[in-house]
Amino acid sequence: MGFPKNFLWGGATAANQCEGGFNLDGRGLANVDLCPAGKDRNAVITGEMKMFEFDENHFYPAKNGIDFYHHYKEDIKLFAEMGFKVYRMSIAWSRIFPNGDEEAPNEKGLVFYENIFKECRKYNIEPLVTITHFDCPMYLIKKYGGWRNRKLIDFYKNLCRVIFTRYKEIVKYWITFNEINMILHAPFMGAGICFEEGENREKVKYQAAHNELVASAEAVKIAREINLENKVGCMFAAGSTYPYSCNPQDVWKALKTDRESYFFIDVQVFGKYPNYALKEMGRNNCLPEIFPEDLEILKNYTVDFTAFSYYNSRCAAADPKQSETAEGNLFVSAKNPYLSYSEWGWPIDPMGLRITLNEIYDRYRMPMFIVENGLGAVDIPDENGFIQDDYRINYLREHIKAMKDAVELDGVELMGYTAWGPIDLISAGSGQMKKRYGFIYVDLDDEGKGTLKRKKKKSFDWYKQVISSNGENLD
Ligand code: P53
Repeated sequence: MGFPKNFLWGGATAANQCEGGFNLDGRGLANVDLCPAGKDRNAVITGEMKMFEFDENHFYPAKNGIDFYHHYKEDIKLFAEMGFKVYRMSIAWSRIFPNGDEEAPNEKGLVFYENIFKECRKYNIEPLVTITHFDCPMYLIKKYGGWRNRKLIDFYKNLCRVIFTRYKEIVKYWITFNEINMILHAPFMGAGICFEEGENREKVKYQAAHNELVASAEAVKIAREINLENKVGCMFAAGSTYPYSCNPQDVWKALKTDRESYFFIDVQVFGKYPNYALKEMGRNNCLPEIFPEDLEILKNYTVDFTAFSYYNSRCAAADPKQSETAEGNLFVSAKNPYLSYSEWGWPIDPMGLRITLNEIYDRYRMPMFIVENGLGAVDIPDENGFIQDDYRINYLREHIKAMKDAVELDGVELMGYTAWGPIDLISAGSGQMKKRYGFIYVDLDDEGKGTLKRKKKKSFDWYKQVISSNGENLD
């Protein structure tokens, strides 16, 4: 009973939130570099405010991140000390192809990731690589408009071919796009889309979605051609939507809200567009341009597993006046009165993870991977400089228990669990450093000041024991 013997425990990061070194060794600029911290961040990541160059009035936290670029050996060593079986990380596209449309890759970028993978292998840590975690080279955005343009499919294919070939011997788990449904909620951060005055925004978003879905299927094809051992997954921001009440109108609203996310995964797992989406896009005049060969590719190259992030459940009310709105997240949600909330206003709902796991498994009947879960919180060191993050331990314990119930009692197939941000890193939503998720503290503040020194928190030893007991000892 309990978790399978080969269950993959670990942690997850994204290049743009930890690497820094934004202009080192030939790396080109990317959309993620240009998302400032502070009040304009939301307007930039949603594509409302154009930010194609750095300006002096803003602070750009991704430029230096937590300087993983120079600390990766030390950081991976700490992951190994916690007993990680897997490390989920992402490749910065513009390190490999600085502009995105070159023929030949940047060797220094390739070497950087090769060294990381070798470091992982040294400790028997399996790398799980997100091919794009929100990043898109700025050049592709300026010249082609980002993912709204189907030319991006070819550039992405080129990237895939290069990395699948180069890392053939050391990487076999891949995720094509991080939180692919984020296109709808943060189009600039998620897909390099900046809107023009007066255009049909829904159409642009669904065209970008289609282009990414085709690119994802192409990646599966290339991965199989290069190595049959490759396992390629899709990934979305999950969290089931509850109806605010048993009023059928609320139930219908909740179902429709979930479909906005499942839409992507329905295509990646079933290999075709679901009817509800075709109807809805048709009615709203936002059907993307779909080529006949796209349908073939989508049909023939579906994913090997479904991966998702889970931070919280959502809640939908047909009449928005009926309830308060929960804050702090890019997903608009009614406020669920049965739940408690984090310092950033995100609901805390461990049972929701069991519900979500069951729902996804019922829908797709495919192995799943929880690739992000965790609590963003302010950490204050005690008088000895130690961080007693019991709030984080409690959050994770309850979620791991819920995941265990889903595996043990409900029989869902789960490959692994990677906690988000095992080392503190820049928040994607807010650009803050003080929203911390880590087992490892990084001395750095919201203005980019600090020694960058790494320090274990209380949760470090706790997670180590969770892993060594294969999820049995959660105390
Ligand atoms: P942060 C919300 C907003 C932005 C990205 O989020 C998000 C979400 C959650 O649904 O998705 C993931 O840093 C994302 C990570 C991110 C993590 O959530 O705003 O894949 O890059 O850091 C947590 O607290």
